[in-house]
Amino acid sequence: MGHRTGDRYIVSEEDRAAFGRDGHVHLRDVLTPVEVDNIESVYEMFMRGEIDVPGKDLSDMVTGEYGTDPSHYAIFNVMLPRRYHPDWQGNIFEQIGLSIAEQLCGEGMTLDFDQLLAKQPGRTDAVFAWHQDQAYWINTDDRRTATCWLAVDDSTLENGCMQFLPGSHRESVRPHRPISGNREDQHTLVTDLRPDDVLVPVEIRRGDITVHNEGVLHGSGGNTSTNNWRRAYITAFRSIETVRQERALGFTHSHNDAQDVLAQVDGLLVTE
Ligand SMILES: O=C(O)CCC(=O)C(=O)O
Repeated sequence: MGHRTGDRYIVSEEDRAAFGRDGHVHLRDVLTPVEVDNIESVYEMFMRGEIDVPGKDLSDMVTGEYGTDPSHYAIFNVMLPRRYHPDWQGNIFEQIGLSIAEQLCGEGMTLDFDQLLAKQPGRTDAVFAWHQDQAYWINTDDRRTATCWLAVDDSTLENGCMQFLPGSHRESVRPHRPISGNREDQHTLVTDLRPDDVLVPVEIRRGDITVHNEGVLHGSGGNTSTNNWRRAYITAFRSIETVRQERALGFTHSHNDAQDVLAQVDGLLVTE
């Protein structure tokens, strides 16, 4: 079993092998209860609107709506929270995430972007469409990725936990299409499942994380619970060279990136 020693989490050989084989892995007790409490208090500031997040970087991930009262959003999405709350930069989840990324992917990893995704209780429509992350990103030579997905609440099938298609990272990236037909209105991409695809739901406890790579197919269902939010805090680590190439194109993972940049980047999306 992996374990914490001070400010590091030591990944077990078994978990490293699972990440290579499946494209995702579940790591338990990565943050302590106190560390998650501290993260939760900042998370709540975002949700109460006490931290200003401009434009599309605060949106409903399901509809693309932004700039309105977020209390009715099915999936409350904040892109780049560390940009809008600089005190978060270098926090314990970032530190531990980087060390996990290097243990899973090798040296030369860096934080690419962070994100909050909170599914409102009782929202069957809080569905995160099936996708492979690489379909959202530009094509680079060194695509190593470790996306660390922290459960701020227990994440269950009922409230819409992550589901993965193990081993799908060994396929090439499947064709994806904008879910609404127009990426200016709605950022989300979707790919079709095949009849023999068997998705595996991964239920995890508060303080646990899943880590997934750029190629594994994943998504999540709605939140059918009556009272339980499903809040996640995500830090995505990629190779230093990939992040350098992204920034050179003006690609920051902000949904406010200029449309011409998005268009340019869309031209580089991997579709096959
Ligand atoms: O939180 C979810 O349900 C989906 C998140 C996701 O797709 C990701 O972190 O890559």
